[in-house]
Amino acid sequence: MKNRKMLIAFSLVLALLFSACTGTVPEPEENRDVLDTNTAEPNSAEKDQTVEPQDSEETASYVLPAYDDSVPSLCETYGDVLKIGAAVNTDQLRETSDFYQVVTKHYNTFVTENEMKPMYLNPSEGDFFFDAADRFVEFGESVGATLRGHTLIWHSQVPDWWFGGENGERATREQLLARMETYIHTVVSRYQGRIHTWDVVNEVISDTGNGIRRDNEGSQYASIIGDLDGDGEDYDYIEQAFYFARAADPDAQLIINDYSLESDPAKLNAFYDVVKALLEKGVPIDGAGIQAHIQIGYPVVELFEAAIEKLAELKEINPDFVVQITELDVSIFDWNDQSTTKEITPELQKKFAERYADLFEMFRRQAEKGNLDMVVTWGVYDGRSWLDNYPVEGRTNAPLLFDRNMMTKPAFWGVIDRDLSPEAIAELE
Ligand code: 9MR
Repeated sequence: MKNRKMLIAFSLVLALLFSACTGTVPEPEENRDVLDTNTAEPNSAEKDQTVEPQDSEETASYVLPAYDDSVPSLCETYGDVLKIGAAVNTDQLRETSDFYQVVTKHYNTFVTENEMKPMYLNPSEGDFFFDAADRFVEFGESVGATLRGHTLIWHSQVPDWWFGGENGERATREQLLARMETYIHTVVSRYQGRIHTWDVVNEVISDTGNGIRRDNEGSQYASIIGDLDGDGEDYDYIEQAFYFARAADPDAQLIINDYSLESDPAKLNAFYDVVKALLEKGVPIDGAGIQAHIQIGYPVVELFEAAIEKLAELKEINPDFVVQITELDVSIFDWNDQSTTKEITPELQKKFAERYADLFEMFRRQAEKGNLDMVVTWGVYDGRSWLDNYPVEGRTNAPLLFDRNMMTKPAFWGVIDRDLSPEAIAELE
């Protein structure tokens, strides 16, 4: 698809036939509201924002609102090869919003960025709040999307009471196991058959390259629960989490999810060894989630690809084992760059577009080899990303495929077809 006119005609036909991967009917443009600014956890840059196309739509071919009919759909482009997903927040999903049009056009898979974490679902013992989660699941079903549940067991974003016991002590092993079982049973069985994939445990591997995360890295699970079966390993809480999840929804896909797997070989090896040992014991783990919060310059694609290939080797133990990219974003800053601002020049756009094109070319290759089944970006557009203000307070980032006004970036075109991004950059200049 090198020819832009052909591309537009092609996407118009597709739009008419399907309107989006999820099969929804597009709303007439005049009925659309601007972006819903009522955010649960707003980035400062998003407040009071409205969406104004930056260029006249008559002249622009590449800098277009992401929902524009002439813009090809991301998920249609990747068709059956790869599911394409995004993290969303339910306050963004008002049906009349531009955001809604954008996500239902481009993605066939969704996850909530925060609202299905234990601190929100189960803020005090015995009390569950499912309003947002229910809305998310209803939204997903209404558009025929695949849904991920994020996340069941994590050391972070747990409610205050979670690790607490009697008289200010820590919870006992029995208490914590019972809490895990109640939580997983209540949440997973509520959405049985509706949430396709669960991040059962999140970020359980140490950043030191030395096995699992323990108290010194903020996780109390191993020291409280420890070795239940006397095999010398103190991470039986991971096994239990998977067994609880399997019991609650026997057909859900159960994932172990972590960060830096694509960029830190020592951590990848530790992750691989733990998952392999668990699979060999028969623990029902269906796949590995590579979060992939990466930077414009690191890791090189070869290192990332090697991580996917290594994890896909686990198919030798579980033939149905899958690898997924679960939280992709590409910071425009290097990891240790503490600067407070960066101008988004055409050169930067070019580098960023090449980076995304290289990544998606590799994802497609890995998907075609049967090693990868899903790529999820952590957010949809630059106006709402956890990377604003992190790790540098007051700094904005631009890590996604749509810009702060939900317009297509050259990187978006590079993901559709890498030959289109130079034309998109030329239009910017
Ligand atoms: O994007 C999420 C951000 O809004 C929250 O403040 C943060 C709290 O820890 O969690 C972010 O999402 C994280 C995800 O749940 C797990 N992997 C890392 C993500 C980015 O920090």
